[in-house]
Amino acid sequence: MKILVTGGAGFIGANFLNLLVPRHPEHSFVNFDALTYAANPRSLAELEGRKNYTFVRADLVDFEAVRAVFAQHRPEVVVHFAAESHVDRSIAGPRPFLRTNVEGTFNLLEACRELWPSGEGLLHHVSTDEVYGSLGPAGLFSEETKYDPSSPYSASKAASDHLVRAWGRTFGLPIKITNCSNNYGPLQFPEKLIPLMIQNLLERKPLPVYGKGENVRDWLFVGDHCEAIWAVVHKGRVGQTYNVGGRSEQRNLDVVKRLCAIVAEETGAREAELLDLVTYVKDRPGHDERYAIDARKIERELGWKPQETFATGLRRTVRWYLDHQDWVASVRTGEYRRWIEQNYGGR
Ligand code: NAD
Ligand code: TDX
Repeated sequence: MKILVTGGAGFIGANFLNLLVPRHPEHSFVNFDALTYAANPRSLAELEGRKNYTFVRADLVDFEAVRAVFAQHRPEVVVHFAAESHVDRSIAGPRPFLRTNVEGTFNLLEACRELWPSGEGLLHHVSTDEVYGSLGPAGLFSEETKYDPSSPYSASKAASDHLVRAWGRTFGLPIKITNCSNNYGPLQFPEKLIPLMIQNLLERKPLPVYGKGENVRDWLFVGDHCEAIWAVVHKGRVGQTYNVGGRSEQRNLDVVKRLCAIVAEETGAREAELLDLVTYVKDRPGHDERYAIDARKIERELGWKPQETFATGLRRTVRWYLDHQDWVASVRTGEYRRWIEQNYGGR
């Protein structure tokens, strides 16, 4: 099978490719990525030179570029990860979110429709639980929950979900959607809560907790999300949505405190000294109070279940960041952007 993955140099896409390219030599994978600030081609170093893996640098917002890649590679399956993904950035500057998440998804849908005029192919759209908005203290998001996004990011993802479903219903495009809760694990850009806190702990910088730290997220280890997507691509029903979550609700402050404890254990630092770094800062505008996923549909229909617990996954993640400080340094410096332009400028 020829599988085109968009956004495969980002956090979840790179974990997906690192897991599946070596496991499935019978499939060929094309990674279509614009290499924005959030991407790191070094995350894919182990795939370089593999016969069943190709990287293409291109921007989803450029429709002619998307068409050219489709004409050259003629994918049979598209797994769509590419997006602007950080809520705080969407508040500071929403335009790239509308461009990539809405217009970019539209371009991808049109390229799929052109390549698959008679209902062949499959577009799998990777989305988020944030499209459902905010939960109070009780309840779970199911596939039937009404969309009610709060941030420019989640509104743009909601729009992309609606476009994908509309192309399925109106044009008969074979589509599937997964809406997943917060991911964590190796290769996550250190702007998101968990890697940001790990880095700040290692550098003894303040740990900025928004509001009172009482907002709740449902955390899923990234490898479990990747397995869920693969299960839906293969066994999920066309036209259906599957919610994916870790049954692992945590208050932000508790996550930060657990990270203090793990970093103390792993590095020999004093836990009390690390806890003193917790700093309460101004809350995020429109901050969703609680996310929690009802994942019974994917569990029942496809037999998927998370393998990692939050305790084991969090320790694995801290160890990964401790062992890969060069990766962190590379994504944070201007040297990294220069390296990208030198190596990928012409592609
Ligand atoms: P990320 O920000 O780490 O990576 C995004 C990738 O998309 C980068 O490699 C970037 O270069 C690429 N990209 C951005 N704009 C592009 C464009 N115009 N053309 C081509 N490539 C472009 O994101 P992530 O955390 O890996 O998230 C992947 C997907 O999963 C997103 O669609 C996101 O909404 C969704 N999701 C993320 C989470 C999470 O917790 N991170 C949870 C649920 C769903
Ligand atoms: O410095 C911080 N301090 C803080 O208290 C940061 C960066 C975050 N937070 C809080 C805000 C959230 O309640 O921690 C929680 C998690 O924040 P993020 O890591 O920014 O994730 P979130 O806003 O929940 O969105 C994430 O999960 C769903 C991803 O970024 C999205 O791409 C995904 O769709």
